[in-house]
Amino acid sequence: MDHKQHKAGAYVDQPLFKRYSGNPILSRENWPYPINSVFNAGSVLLPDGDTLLLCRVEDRRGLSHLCAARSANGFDHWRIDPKPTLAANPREYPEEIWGIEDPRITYVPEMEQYAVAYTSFSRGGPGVSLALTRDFKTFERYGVIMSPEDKDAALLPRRIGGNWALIHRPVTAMGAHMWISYSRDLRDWGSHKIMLEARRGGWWDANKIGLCSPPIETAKGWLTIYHGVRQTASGSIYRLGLALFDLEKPEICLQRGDSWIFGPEVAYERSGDVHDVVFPCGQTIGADGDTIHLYYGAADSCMALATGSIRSLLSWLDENFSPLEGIERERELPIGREEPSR
Ligand code: BMA
Repeated sequence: MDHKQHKAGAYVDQPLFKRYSGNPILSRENWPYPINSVFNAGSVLLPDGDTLLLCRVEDRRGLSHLCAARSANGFDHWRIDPKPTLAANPREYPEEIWGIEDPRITYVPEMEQYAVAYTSFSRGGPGVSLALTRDFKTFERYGVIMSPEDKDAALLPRRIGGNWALIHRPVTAMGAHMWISYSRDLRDWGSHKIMLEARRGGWWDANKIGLCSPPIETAKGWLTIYHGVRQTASGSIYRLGLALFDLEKPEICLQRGDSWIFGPEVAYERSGDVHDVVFPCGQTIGADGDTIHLYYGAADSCMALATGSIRSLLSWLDENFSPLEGIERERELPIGREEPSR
């Protein structure tokens, strides 16, 4: 067996994420008020042990708001807020005129608050907005922090070199790649750096990628799940990939997996309002410090759960990262772009 075959076999035999048998865990039928769909929830483990999902809920106008669901075990018996937890407020925040979507939650110990980065759907397209909360009841809104077109954002839980760091996905003339930006006060952002580029050609993550759940801090680096979007004759396929970034210089990619690690396979992922989508915006880590509960939107219709292990993801990356990545990037660098210094 040559090396390539061995790597492909390892993936097929042992999927890195195992779907929960009770999936989907939340869908329209569970909601206490009329909605169209529930998907792409941010997640966090609360101090009382509850898992909180801040769900994107699409109402029957087609516009989204955020609604919290809590569960003692993170699997079932979800208690859903009786009305929207964070609704768009276009009077004061006109950028939210067409709703708010896809929250990523980061607990920030220094502020003793949760930072919720979400998409605000404005007349100019999607932008990144930020709100802080202590209790998921009241929120301090910061408004738009990254102007359109931008989305798929999450704050890192601690400062990097004295500055806050935000991962996001602007669409620029260069394409739809993952960037990281820095700020002293969470309001003014600069030092923008490209973090991970969409590949090209026939790759599963060609042309358009974005952050999924907030990165997980490990001794080896920021372990990061991202999505890649494959355009096909019958629509897009959203799949998940893995990358590892330097702890103190997170714009430096240490490893990037070649193949996707999770993709739409079962009925609730393959068909729904948007076919063939798995889209995690959050995870929680088990008491063993290793188990990952990955919460993901399926087919833009419901919420599902898959379980993995930090240790297994890191060793899979060791086995499967592409040594060609650096060479490919150099060859394909757009004119006028400098490589970040290493
Ligand atoms: C992306 C986001 C997600 C959505 C996905 C598939 O661009 O808007 O909210 O789940 O498309 O429709």
